[in-house]
Amino acid sequence: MKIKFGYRDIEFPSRELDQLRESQDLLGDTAALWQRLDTDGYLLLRGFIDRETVLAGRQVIMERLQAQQALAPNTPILEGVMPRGGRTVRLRSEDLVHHPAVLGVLENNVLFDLFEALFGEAALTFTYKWMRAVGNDQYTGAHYDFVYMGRGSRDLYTVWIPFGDIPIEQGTLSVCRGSHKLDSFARIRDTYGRSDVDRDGIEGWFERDPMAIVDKFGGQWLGSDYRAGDVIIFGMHTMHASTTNLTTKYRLSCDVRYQPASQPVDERWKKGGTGHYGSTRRDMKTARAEWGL
Ligand SMILES: O=C(O)CCC(=O)C(=O)O
Repeated sequence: MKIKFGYRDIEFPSRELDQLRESQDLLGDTAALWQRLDTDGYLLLRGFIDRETVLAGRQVIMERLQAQQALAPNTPILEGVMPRGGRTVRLRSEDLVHHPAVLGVLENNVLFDLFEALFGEAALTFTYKWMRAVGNDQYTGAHYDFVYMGRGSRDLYTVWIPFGDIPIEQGTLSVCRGSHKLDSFARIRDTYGRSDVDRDGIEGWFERDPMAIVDKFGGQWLGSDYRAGDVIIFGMHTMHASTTNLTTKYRLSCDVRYQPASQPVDERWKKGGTGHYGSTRRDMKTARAEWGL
């Protein structure tokens, strides 16, 4: 099928964007999960969170969108239809991500159990959660998460959670396999991958055109349709992006972070944390030229 990745029209699945590998068959085998994370840079776990729990969370988020008058009138609320020309809506509110029905997804026991098994100790999750209602023609450019949250634990992981069944043409999470360990990405990891958007005043996205990364540095972009209950987990140095939302419906998802409880926590994302506070002083084009990238 034809989809859009960044601003390029591409075919999915194809050489440009192939299918993500599923890893739910490895659950219960911690060594195998670590090995898969090391090899692929991510774990795609289908049906990991109870589907009805995720759909109950979706209902609460859609009700909030309706209260913000962000939904097209006279349309079924759970469909999340955007008004004409619908754009991404800010869903910043702390109380929404901490609503019991939403938190029941984002801090579900299965996530704590998985990370505690992986870390071999108690896990904690940031208080801050990145809830997104992504509008038509919008997407997320390619980046490493380290640049946004790299001040604490070195064992920090992102969990991307779709709130509903989201086909790839509605904007889903894609990863660049190899970006976390290929030699051809070493300079990116050692420069951009050690920077901090607030301290260094750089833009967060390494590249607005994800396909340009593989053309220049190698790796393989991988994507998927997702269903409510699926999650994808990846580390701070796995390059990722989203496909572009080509539909008339919001793409609802939330990304959350987990780390070992005994390790330091990036203070921006703790309870009462500052969040981002810096302003962009160097665009990515300038920064990349300085890094020789
Ligand atoms: O959902 C998106 O568009 C981007 C998510 C992301 O960058 C992340 O989970 O780290």
